[in-house]
Amino acid sequence: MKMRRLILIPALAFGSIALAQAHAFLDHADPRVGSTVTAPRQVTVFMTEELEGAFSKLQVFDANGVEVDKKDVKVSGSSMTVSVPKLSAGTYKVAWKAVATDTHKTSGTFPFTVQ
Ligand SMILES: [Cu+2]
Repeated sequence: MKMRRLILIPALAFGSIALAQAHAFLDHADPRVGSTVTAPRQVTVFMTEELEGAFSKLQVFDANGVEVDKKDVKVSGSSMTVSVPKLSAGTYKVAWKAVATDTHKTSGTFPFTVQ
């Protein structure tokens, strides 16, 4: 009985990794995740999969949780971009919601700092 369990666990782990790779996750971003930059004019996230443009979302919030982006998200292949006005110094949070072409949804947040 114990032996059978030991064999099953790696098989399950491998299965879930294969599944996760089919979803759209953040590959990198501009500004880079956690970076300190001079005021950017836009924020772009580069995902690991092609995005479904109608349902994917990208927002930028200031330290008070106020949305500061221009709500003009453009999706192109596996990346999406939103414009921002000239941002004052401070820490901002980028929130992305990605819907891959296989309809699977993923989401995440990351900070960047404007100096
Ligand atoms: Cu998927």
